Amino acid sequence: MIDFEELKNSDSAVYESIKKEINRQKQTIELIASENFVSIPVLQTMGTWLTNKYSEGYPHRRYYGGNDFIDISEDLAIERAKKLFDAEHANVQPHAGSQANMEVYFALLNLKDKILGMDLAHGGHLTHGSPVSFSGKFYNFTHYGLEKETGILNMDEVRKIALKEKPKLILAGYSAYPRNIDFKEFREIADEVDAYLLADVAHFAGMIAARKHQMPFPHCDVVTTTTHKTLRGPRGALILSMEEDRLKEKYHPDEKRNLVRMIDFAVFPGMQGGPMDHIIAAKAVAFGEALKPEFKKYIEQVLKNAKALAERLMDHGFKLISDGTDNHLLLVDLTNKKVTGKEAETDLDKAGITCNKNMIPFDPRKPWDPSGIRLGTPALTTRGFKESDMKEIADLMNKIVSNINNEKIIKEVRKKVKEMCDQHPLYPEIELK
Ligand code: DSN
Repeated sequence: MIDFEELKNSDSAVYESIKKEINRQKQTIELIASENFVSIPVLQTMGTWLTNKYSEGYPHRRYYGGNDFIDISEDLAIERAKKLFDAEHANVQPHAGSQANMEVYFALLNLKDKILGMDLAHGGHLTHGSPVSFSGKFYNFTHYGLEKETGILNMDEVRKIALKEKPKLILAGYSAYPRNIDFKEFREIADEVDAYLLADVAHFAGMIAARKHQMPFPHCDVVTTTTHKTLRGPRGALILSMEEDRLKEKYHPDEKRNLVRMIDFAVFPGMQGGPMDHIIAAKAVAFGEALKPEFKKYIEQVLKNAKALAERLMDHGFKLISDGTDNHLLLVDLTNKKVTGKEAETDLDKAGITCNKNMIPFDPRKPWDPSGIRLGTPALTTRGFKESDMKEIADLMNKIVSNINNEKIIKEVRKKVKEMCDQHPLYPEIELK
């Protein structure tokens, strides 16, 4: 049993919020596609005295003394990350996915250079050129989207836009696209226009690590990912790259540093100060877990669960963007159900089923109350949920969405959710009173 008595006695207000949050996590069906539950060793590592240390710089080249032991865990994180992704270089210091993308742009581009990425409303990310993010303000973004009829990426269209726009960097990898991505095809397009190819694999990094998705290397120049989604590590990010800068002569002829040095220099001192050593060590632990055969089995089950959830929802008449899923996530268009994303999210939440409202491609509605919801299976799969559970969850979701604002139904579903959660206990070793 993990004990929190000291915290409870010294700061009962914060303790209360932590207690309530663990109990919420234990008692709800977590369908947010970007969330997961880390292992106890990952949790323990985050809560260590490594947080006390300053270690600006990189292993064996630090600006502060006393870093011999910090170097051990950062070296382990780097070596394990390279192995997981077949990468030639790994920078494990980025604090978050947005910072990782910012750092890559800072390393490879000049302000106002052109980037081609996926439209946010079609599944891209804020850092892929949204006008409200630094990316849209500092860089000249142009976008591709999904095909209206199929909800699938049309690579001929991507190529056409790339040839017309001639971006210096092409971005592949999304936050709400339920299909696999062909990095090899993206490479061919990037080569035609002399662009760097960056893959943001934050959502499906776990599938890559488990070799259940095409590997981004050697096709991509750089790959960014968060570490806390399908990869099931601590909250943070990672930049992976090749050694060689294949566009050095064209874009960086006078640059003394190579691709690796440019990326490392953009992270520190370019964008960040002291690394979070406790988080880097926890990344090493999580990467170690992801290298084990059990992780491959976990990812296989994530994929089976997503398919089972998709099929049962479609049986209930739900319209899925692209009519299904290849990965861990589903994007549901609720238009035919006469319910908005916000209404569905609110009532499902009341019933103990957590998901997020989401824009769908060509959405006539606004982000605060869009036409869809996004669902994912990584968190539930960590708890041991299987295909039969997914079918039951789809039935419960159908009940809620078909009876919006019906408190009696919400109560009935809430009871069932509790039973299902009790059958798959989360963190049984943590009981906060
Ligand atoms: N907020 C993340 C997600 O939910 O996909 C992306 O950064």
